Amino acid sequence: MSVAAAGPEPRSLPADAGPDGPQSATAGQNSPGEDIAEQRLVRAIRELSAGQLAVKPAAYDPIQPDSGLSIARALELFDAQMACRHLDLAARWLRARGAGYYTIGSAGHEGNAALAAALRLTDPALLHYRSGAFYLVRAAQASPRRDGVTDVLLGLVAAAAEPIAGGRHKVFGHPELHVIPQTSTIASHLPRAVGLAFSVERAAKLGLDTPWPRDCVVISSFGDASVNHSTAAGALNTASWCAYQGLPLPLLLVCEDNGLGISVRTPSGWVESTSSRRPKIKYFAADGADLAQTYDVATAAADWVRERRSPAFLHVRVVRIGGHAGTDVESAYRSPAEIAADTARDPLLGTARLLVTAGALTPAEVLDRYEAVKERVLALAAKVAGAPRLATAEQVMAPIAPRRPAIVAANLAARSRQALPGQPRGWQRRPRPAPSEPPESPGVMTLAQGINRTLADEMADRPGMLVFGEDVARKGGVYGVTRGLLRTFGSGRVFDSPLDEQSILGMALGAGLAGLLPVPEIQYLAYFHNAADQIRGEAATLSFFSRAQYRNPLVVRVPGLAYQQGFGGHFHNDNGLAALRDIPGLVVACPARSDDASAMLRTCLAAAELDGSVCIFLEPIALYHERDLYEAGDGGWLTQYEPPDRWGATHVPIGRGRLYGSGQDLTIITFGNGVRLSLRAARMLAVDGIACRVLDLRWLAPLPYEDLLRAAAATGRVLVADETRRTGGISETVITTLVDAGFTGRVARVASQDSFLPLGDATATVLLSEGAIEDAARDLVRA
Ligand SMILES: Cc1ncc(C[n+]2csc(CCOP(=O)(O)OP(=O)(O)O)c2C)c(N)n1
Ligand SMILES: [Mg+2]
Repeated sequence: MSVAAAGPEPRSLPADAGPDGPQSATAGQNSPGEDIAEQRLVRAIRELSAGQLAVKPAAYDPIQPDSGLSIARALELFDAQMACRHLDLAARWLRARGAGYYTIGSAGHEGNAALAAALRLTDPALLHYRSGAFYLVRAAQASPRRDGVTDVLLGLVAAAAEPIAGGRHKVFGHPELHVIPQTSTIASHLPRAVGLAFSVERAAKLGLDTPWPRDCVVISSFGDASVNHSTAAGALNTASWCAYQGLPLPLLLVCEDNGLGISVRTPSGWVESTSSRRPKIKYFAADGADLAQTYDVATAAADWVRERRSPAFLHVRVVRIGGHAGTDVESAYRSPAEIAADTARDPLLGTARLLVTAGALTPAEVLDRYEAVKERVLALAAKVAGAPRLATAEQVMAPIAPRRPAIVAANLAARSRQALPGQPRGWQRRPRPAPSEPPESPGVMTLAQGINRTLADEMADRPGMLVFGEDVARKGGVYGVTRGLLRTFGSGRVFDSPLDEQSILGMALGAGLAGLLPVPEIQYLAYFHNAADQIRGEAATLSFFSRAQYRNPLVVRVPGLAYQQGFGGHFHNDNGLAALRDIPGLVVACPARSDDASAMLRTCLAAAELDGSVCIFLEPIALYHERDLYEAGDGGWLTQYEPPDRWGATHVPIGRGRLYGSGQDLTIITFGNGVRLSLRAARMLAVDGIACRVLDLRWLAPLPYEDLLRAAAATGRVLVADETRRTGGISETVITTLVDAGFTGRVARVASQDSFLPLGDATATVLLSEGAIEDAARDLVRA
């Protein structure tokens, strides 16, 4: 039964479709809403008045006078729009049969087919979740052409064979289509989009290649309610901030405005008024129901961005047909009249009208075409319904953070060999790092000096490495850790960012995608929380949602932790790490002294570059300039900076701790400031005849599992000295790890209080102290 021939009822999706395709054409209606919308569409198409042209137009004729869109192209886009609509219907059908897991559709937004047509295949795209038509057009642009419908269907049923996320989520993405998959978190992709646009230009300035052509445009789309999110506001502001200073930023931001965020109405005119007057962001507007207009305006906007390397905001007015998702009953919050008004602006009807008016198709031909596309999508939906899913935790987790420690170690060893005397990368050829501090020649260094020197040495070897953040360039960092880098490596690679942690991390995410090696700084650990989602939701998930086809090479330097003698209060002495430790795949490094910091930073950079690792490099502020261990002037906290030819031999792999001493009475497990406190406590305990060994974890994620168990077993008594808070702190996980591993010895812990840190001497009342370590150790040994 054909819709065109037999009346307004469209054919329903099959009730029981086996692997051979749909068997029934009658049962299976899931939601009256969608069927009403479809019936309205079919009726409206049938009622279109056919064009009165004497001669049938040629394929290359414009779809309407003055449009750049040809009839042939419009027909292709119409096919994509229709396939997209049927994918939405198929999603609901699959869901109703227990085979599909995702029903957020693109119905009403199919005008974004024109957006894809106005751009190039090689323009990197970070898309809104209603971008089905865009994706199908991109798939058709690829060579060889991809079957985008099957890609999307595989995503709907969470099939392991789905090409981007492999059944882990339903996202639009494919490396061959230059579509980078996005999470469901509203607007969280926008800082990365700004960062990517910035970075493709920055890479070119540095003479480095990116995966995209020199004249590419980064396109990023989102909804109207998303515009209100602080992440979007921050990203738009940063785009504006860059363009305002004349920094090139080829970014096309596209707001697909359907007037709703689930049930909440966007005030009429709001998107335009908040977006059309942003400094240096050119505003364009189009009616998304009008394919020709959307194509022409999107072409103008893309040309503007491509030629000027300057950002634009394209506001496309669309409608949402059906609820927000399959489970959303929109009649609960929208009147029938409102819903009907939206269906009258259905983009499929709009394109049908254009084609019929141009004389390219008759209404009956439109409906035949609609029916043919439906047949095809239905058949494919039935085919994928039973596709194999991910079945084991190993399969699910495989792409979280694939690591190749042997390759990282080999890389550092190879760089050592190149650096042997007489080779071009020996000391004498390295750029002078910081003119004043730290010293230019190898020697003993503080933690801050060692990190500074390592950054300089690594920048000399890695041309794509960028250092940026608040105050890192001209000032050289609040604590001088990046001092001299700007002078040595120039403003193309060392630069101050706007004061917005989300933008800083987004900049880094874009830089990583562009093939650079970003080393951003978050000025204080407390301010990581202002932007945690950029690590938690974006950086850490990209590999997972792309089967490791996209990576986020990233080393975020974060000065943090406490013990600044009462100065700074909580926000400069934050000692909470729980928000970092539970992010799957994240590497958290926390060196306590200079030699470890240098080796661990080199490891992080190599792992980021080679494996795409996402690393947080937590620097204990209180130890930055510490020189002494036991007595004033003993220089016990200074360590030797290793020359390049020793980098292989002194390599510290991810997840390896450092053991101090070989005492047989007690093992103290600690990290960060706790290492110095514990070593001092151990000396006092030795006076009492208690022999300790101290294990510095060095890596808080992943924990040095083997080293930890070995050190515990060596004495049978473990004291965890933890400067983080008692609740959610590191000691919880260390003790759990011991218990899980079957450790049967005695275990105790000392940690900081579940408090924020006050100013002044009162800070000592809530922080882990040397005395507390000593007391607990005595109790443990004597018990
Ligand atoms: C940060 C965040 N908060 C809440 C949500 C839940 N949510 C998903 S979609 C949505 C509405 C988005 O509306 P809009 O940006 O207009 O896009 P539309 O769905 O209308 O296309 C909300 C609140 C989310 N995904 N992310
Ligand atoms: Mg909306």
